[in-house]
Amino acid sequence: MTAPESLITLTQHIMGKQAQHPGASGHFSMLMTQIGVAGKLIGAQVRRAGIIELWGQTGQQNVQGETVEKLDRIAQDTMVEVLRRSGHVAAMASEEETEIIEVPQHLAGDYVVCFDPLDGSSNIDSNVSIGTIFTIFRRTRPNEVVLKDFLRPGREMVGAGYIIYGSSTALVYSDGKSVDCFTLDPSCGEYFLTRENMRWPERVGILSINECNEPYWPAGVRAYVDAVKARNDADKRRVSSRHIGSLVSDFHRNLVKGGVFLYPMDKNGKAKLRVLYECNPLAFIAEAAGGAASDGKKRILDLEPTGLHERTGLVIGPKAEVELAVKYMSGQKP
Ligand code: FDP
Repeated sequence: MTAPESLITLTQHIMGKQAQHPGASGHFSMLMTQIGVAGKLIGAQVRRAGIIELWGQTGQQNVQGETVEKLDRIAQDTMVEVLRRSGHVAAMASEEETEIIEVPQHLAGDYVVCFDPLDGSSNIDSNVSIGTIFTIFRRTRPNEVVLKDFLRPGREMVGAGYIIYGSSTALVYSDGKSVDCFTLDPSCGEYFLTRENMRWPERVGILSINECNEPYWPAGVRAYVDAVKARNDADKRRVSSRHIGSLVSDFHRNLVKGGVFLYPMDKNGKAKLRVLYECNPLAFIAEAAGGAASDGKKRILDLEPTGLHERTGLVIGPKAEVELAVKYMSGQKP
């Protein structure tokens, strides 16, 4: 296949951005390219899982459960192996591992990466879109990895992104300045730029929240959700509810189409989503796209996690909408 001149590959785009920073070492660019490779490998396995699932339904037992576990494991091993061998990563933190995964000194590079290898994995067996979410920090010390490399505010990130395995495989990443989306062309195995400098639409047409959690919500969340629903009247339907239950997919749809997502902390202070590899990367992307992300009180990127798997509430969407939700949640009358 010959690429038309208008098509820009992920590598070309990353190199172009690097050229805007004359002092740049190119290591970040190379790391991003390698994450793209990991996404291709994981995406290929996700696609095959559908076939295995079909076999399971024709009589082979245990494939469904085993596949889910296998895919989580495959995604985890792929991320670890590709990043370890990239030469640009000193250590990783993953949803799948309790502790930090250190890279041997001779392979270690400048960055530490946190990731959820397969977000929304409870949806695999029903063919719902899932994804890999990642966050990149620069390491704080040249010769050793410390917990502080990971347990720091998200505003110190240098990059974040996700790869979504949906109707197509798309890679979205941000260096904090812009958000760009690339779609994998499976016929040639290359990512091409399909949405440049994405901006979060200000108009909220979609509300994403698991409403069955209402009994656990703190008071302000109900008030906010009611206020959003009240935007619909006899004349016009202005908002619609969409909740996939796969964070990366809910986020991507809202970023493309205009929506707000909430997974608030419950009234006892318990939360579901993880700071390091779910909320932080998506908050970083949201802000770079002109949106915002809050835990209900504080900006997500200002949180100072004390554990690798710490959880928090999340409200993420257009800036004005997140501010409005936060007002309701803090009991103020907007
Ligand atoms: P999953 O458990 O399938 O991995 O944090 C993980 C996550 O999915 C998110 O992707 C999703 O938004 C959320 O949990 C869904 O949780 P609920 O089922 O509690 O709504």
